[in-house]
Amino acid sequence: MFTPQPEHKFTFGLWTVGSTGRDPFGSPVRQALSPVELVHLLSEVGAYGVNFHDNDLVPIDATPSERDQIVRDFKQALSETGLVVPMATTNLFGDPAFKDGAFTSNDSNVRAYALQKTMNAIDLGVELGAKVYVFWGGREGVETDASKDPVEGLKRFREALDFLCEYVKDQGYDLKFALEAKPNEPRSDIYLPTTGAMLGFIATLENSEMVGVNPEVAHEHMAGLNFTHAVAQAWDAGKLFHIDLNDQAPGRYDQDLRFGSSNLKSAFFLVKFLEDVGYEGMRHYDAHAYRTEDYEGVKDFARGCMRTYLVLKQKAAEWNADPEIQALVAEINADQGSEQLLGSYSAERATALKGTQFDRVAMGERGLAYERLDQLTLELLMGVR
Ligand code: GCO
Ligand code: MN
Ligand code: MN
Repeated sequence: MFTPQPEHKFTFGLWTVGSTGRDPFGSPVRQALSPVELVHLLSEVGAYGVNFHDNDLVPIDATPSERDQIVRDFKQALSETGLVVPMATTNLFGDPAFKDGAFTSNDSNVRAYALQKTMNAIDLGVELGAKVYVFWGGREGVETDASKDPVEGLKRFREALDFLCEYVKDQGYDLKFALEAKPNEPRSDIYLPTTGAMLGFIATLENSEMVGVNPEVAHEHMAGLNFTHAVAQAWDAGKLFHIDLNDQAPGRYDQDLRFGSSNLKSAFFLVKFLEDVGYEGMRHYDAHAYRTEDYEGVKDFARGCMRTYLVLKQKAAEWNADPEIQALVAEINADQGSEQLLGSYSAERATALKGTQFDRVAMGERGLAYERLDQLTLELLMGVR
């Protein structure tokens, strides 16, 4: 019942199940697997697709013939397993050249190299079938505001995206861009720190219809925000092109935990939202296994991410079908008598509103029964309903 199927569109990055557990305090705890081995691992656990940064697949200093061999082997693994590549992205943060950012660097050589690297990575992604291209500006920020003018940073980022949109159109690629916000880590402050900030920025782009967002659970939680609300705003704007699922306790370092493992209730409302609105994009996991794990543990991690999603999807269906919960929802949303006074503006409506007597005290005294509704929700989640 909770077995992943292709229609669930569960995808993982090569860098997620491929994480060797290296962190700022310690060396790798797992041997690195090749992209081909990772594709087979993902197929074994039941994933639908695999995503990558250019250099997860092709090392930054590979020769053209090495590149071709790697891509051939990878394509072969995809055709053996049936996995697809729905998304691709560029590593614009790992190499020392990007220590002060890529598109927003003060160094024009770095900005030009970042454009070149991204065009090549877009070609690679499209060659493998990607329809969404993610931009995560991991180093597009500062440690000190003495170093960069934030308006100049935005201008440079806009110029790069405008250029790359035109490049995609010029090539005739069927590709959309998804911008991923993060407030900090690895920089002290990253520009455009939230999904809401990204949405505001997208409206300023020349080809804004090609550009949406890739919100990530952990990134909004790091900022102390409600992830579902960020996703809802992106959905409302028609900009939810992709999503990065994982988990994160607020106030910690960037944890990238297994989906739902830290904030189960938030994960429930997120899954319920995505399923209720009929989000048709990928459910991409950008997370990694605990450093304590071997590759069996990595599979447990990946299976757990998908299984928790499917369990929560089932719980959302139960919530939608629960008579007591639905009676409360209906009561909460029932017309209290003023529905006909509301709606778009008209002079008559304005006059009617001004002429109406409201019982302000009664409105304030009315209990809303949200305690009961939330407790019922929790009991459903805890499995006692
Ligand atoms: C992070 C980010 C990245 C991006 C990835 C794809 O916190 O490191 O979430 O994992 O999602 O680079 O753009
Ligand atoms: Mn992240
Ligand atoms: Mn991410």
